[in-house]
Amino acid sequence: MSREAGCGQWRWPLTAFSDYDPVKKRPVSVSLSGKALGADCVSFEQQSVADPRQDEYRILQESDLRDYLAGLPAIAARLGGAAAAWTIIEVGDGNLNLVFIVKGAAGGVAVKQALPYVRLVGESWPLPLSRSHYEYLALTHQARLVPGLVPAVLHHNKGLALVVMELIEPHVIMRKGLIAGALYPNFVGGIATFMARTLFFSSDLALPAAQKKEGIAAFAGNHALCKITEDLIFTDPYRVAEQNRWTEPWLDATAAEFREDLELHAAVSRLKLKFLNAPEALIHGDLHTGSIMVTEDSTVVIDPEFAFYGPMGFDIGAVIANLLMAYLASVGHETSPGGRRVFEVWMLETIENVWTEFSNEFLELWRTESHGDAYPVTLFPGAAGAARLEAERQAYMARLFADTLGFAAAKIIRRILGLAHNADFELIEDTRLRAVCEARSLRLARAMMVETAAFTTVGAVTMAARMVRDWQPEFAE
Ligand code: SR1
Ligand code: MG
Repeated sequence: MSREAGCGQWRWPLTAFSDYDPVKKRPVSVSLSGKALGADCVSFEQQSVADPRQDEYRILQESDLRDYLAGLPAIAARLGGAAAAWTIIEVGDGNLNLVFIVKGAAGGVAVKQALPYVRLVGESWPLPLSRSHYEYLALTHQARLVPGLVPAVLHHNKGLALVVMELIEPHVIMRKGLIAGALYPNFVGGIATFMARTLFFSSDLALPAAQKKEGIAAFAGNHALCKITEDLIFTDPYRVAEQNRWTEPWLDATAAEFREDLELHAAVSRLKLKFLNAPEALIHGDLHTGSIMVTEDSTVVIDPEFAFYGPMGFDIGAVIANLLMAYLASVGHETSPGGRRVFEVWMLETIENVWTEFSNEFLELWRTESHGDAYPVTLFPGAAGAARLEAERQAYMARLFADTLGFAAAKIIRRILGLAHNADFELIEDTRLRAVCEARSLRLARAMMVETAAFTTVGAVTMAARMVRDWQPEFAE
């Protein structure tokens, strides 16, 4: 986004309106210089960190990356010393991209480059490089709303589908920490603020309609990433699909039941429709515990390449789902019976606090910063108006909570019956025990998706999770 002098409005860069794919050499359809737009209309981050060159895309190998970074004075200075002495390690363990950690005498950076295909599957599944640009847009947007809760972008090259970021240290990927049984006492504060501020300030509660619609347009080209979600989360786990997998043979019968369950199919189809047609806010789009880096004191959200204007509950549901899975997988990581009790109690408290703190923070923003076109204050005059508007806010949060539970359920089911699984379960070596943990999660998820209205509070969710943790599924053996 850029700031227009005089009108005080943030604007998305016009180049974001067109999708592009440097590999197929599709031209960028809208590309205006700062001069043509008026210097004040060009965003400062594009001037400072987005490389104006349109490099030919190539997958960067170590020596190429070293030369490339050496040619960026600010990055080279940050790393320090001779480029030849920098260490470069590829650490990407996600499903899509290359990620390099580069360290020099003075400091380090993280470099993320999109591959033209899904890394998890290979070249047979092409994927647009444009996701790197949407990630850059989302990161720079989030950095204004929640500085310190996302990595600072230091450089972006659209042609190379490359983002250079601040190195987040000494943080670990939250999923790994949870598998090890670590507690993160400050996580709730960070994630609640991240979600409340990024969702509220990109919604119609905060924005004039024209600005909101510009935002929707700026991210509309990220549809290939949305399509992954539409297929892998909302469709494939409920039908026969070549890429589905589950813990065999234990979950064969459950997977078959889920493919026949029409109540479940109706519920997940409603959620899919909401994902398709509810541009409520700029969502992260993939907010699982692998997209969150933590220490005891700090929380940093990474990887918003799935960002687009979608339903808020999809982000909140992703967080809740992944915490529920960490909780239900916990017994599979025990080294002595009951040895992870403290962790499990903390997990359930954390799930409750995530919703409660998010909800409080979001409502407070609505009460104090609602400059958007939704709910005009002139329609709610006086004490009676204020009371009616407050009742409306509570109803909005109840609807958002129901969305959150539905999306959380979909996120759980896809990790157990779909293509992309979670290390929380995958690292449980005893496959029968893994299947027990997964079957419990599926049972909870089905209830959350089909009987959503029965869960009126987050306490009802954690109570159900506690009960299902002790349920013993019967497998046909
Ligand atoms: C083919 S991509 C599989 C999954 O990886 C990403 O992290 C998203 O969750 C996506 O659904
Ligand atoms: Mg990711």
